[in-house]
Amino acid sequence: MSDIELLKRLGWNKHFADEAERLGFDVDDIVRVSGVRRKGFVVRRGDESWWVKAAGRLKRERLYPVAGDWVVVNKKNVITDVLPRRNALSRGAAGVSRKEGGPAVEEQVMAANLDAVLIVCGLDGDFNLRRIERYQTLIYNCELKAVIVLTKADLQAKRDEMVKEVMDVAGGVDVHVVGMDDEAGVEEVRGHMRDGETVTMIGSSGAGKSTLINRLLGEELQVTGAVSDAVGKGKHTTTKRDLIMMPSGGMVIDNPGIREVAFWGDEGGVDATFPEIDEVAGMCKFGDCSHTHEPGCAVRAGVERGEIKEERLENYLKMRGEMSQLADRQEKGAGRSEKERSKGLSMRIKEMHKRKGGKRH
Ligand SMILES: Nc1nc2c(ncn2[C@@H]2O[C@H](COP(=O)(O)OP(=O)(O)O)[C@@H](O)[C@H]2O)c(=O)[nH]1
Ligand SMILES: [Mg+2]
Ligand SMILES: [Zn+2]
Repeated sequence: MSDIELLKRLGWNKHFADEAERLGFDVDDIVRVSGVRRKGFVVRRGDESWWVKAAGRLKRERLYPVAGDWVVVNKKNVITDVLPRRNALSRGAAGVSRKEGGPAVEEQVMAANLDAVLIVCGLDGDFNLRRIERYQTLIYNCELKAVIVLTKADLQAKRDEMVKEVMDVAGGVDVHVVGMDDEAGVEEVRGHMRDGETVTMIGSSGAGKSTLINRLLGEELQVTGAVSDAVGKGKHTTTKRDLIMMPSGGMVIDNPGIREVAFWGDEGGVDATFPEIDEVAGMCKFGDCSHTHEPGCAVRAGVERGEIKEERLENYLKMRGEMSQLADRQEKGAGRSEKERSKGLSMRIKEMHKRKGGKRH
């Protein structure tokens, strides 16, 4: 198989090829990051995986590779560059200096170059509509596509009612239901991971993410085998993120459960999650209406008419509040967003190329 074919199977496409050309990278040196560990990175090209290190410069530039990144590796197996990300799932890191409930101080990129993010939520004690809305907001802020997967349907007698409640908040997003007693839901989820497509999952620890990955892989393949072969030793744990190939050709990046979803970027995720509120918010009497007590509030009027659910409005206001705190903080220069950083790097590389007037190696 040609080098390009080996990359294509991992999701390489014209977009990345154009980027590589623009930046003067040699396609033969490009691989995809499939695992991130304290001691280094596992990269992949076709079926081959191996360990590499990252150049110190990348860390200094705060451009540390994550699972899903396309990177340039030199002959000494050192990552020298990260291709600009097409997109990334990131959140505010739970930094030490952060006050409980306060805005994040740093960005944590969880996975890069994705086609969709699966929100995995159990129909057991894990079930929480407000948390689903929160995940949706996070995903939309990253300008990514969301898919909802409800697990443990076999454990829930009220499953149909609960699924309906989710459909009501999903805003047209696909909702799939999986349980240990049937394969239909798993099959539906598989439909989001076609050849060369990459998805990742977010959800609480214990929601059933790893179980779902194992089922997607099929009986004979275990998640444990998928990475340990490449790594040579150590069994798979989901305390780290790994890109796993599906027999069908798609890829999934396993994610550890996240306890906390602090926001980072704001790309209108709240409004996208609550379209029924966004639609009328502009019709309030006051332009800066907080939708809490003002006269002539179109949103509260919507609640009174039963067109907007009170619980949704509460969550909307809560997240809007967090977002404006975050904006204040970021204005003070707490940190640049992933996008700006990525852009900054590409610009610098471009300038360097102009100066050198040639291809880099
Ligand atoms: N009954 C039932 N149990 C499930 C289902 N999905 C996951 N589990 C169980 O839930 C527990 C946590 O699952 P796991 O996949 O490790 O969750 P993760 O932390 O999200 O990766 C395990 O004991 C699984 O066997 C399901 O659909 N039905
Ligand atoms: Mg897991
Ligand atoms: Zn209002």
